Amino acid sequence: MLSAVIAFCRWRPVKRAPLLLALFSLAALAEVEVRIVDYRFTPPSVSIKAGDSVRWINGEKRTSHSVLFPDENGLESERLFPGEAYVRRFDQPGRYPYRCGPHEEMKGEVIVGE
Ligand SMILES: [Cu+2]
Repeated sequence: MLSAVIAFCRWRPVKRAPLLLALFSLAALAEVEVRIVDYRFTPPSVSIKAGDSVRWINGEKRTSHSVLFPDENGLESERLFPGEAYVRRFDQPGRYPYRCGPHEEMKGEVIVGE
C-alpha cells in the first residue's frame, strides 16, 4: 500500500509538469497594446518585461503610420493602414524610444525591465 502511494506521488507531478509549464509561460508572456489615433501613440510610454510584446494598432480612419526605432539603425515597421497592426517582441531589457516614420512629431517609448 505504501509503495502504491509513493508511486502515485511520483507519477502525478511528472504528469502535470508539461501542463503547469504551459500555463506558466502563458501567464508570464504578455502583450501590451498601443493604439494610434489622432496622430498620437496611446499610451505614449509602456513598461513591459523582457520577453513581452507590444502590439501597435492603427485606429485612424484614413491616415497611415509606422513605428520607427532611430537607435536601431532606423528599424521600421511596414506602413500600417487603418486597422492594421505591428507586433514586436522585446527580449533585451532597456529603453526603446520610437517615432512614426512619416510623422516625426509622433513619439513613444517602450521600457523593457528584467
Ligand atoms: Cu504617423
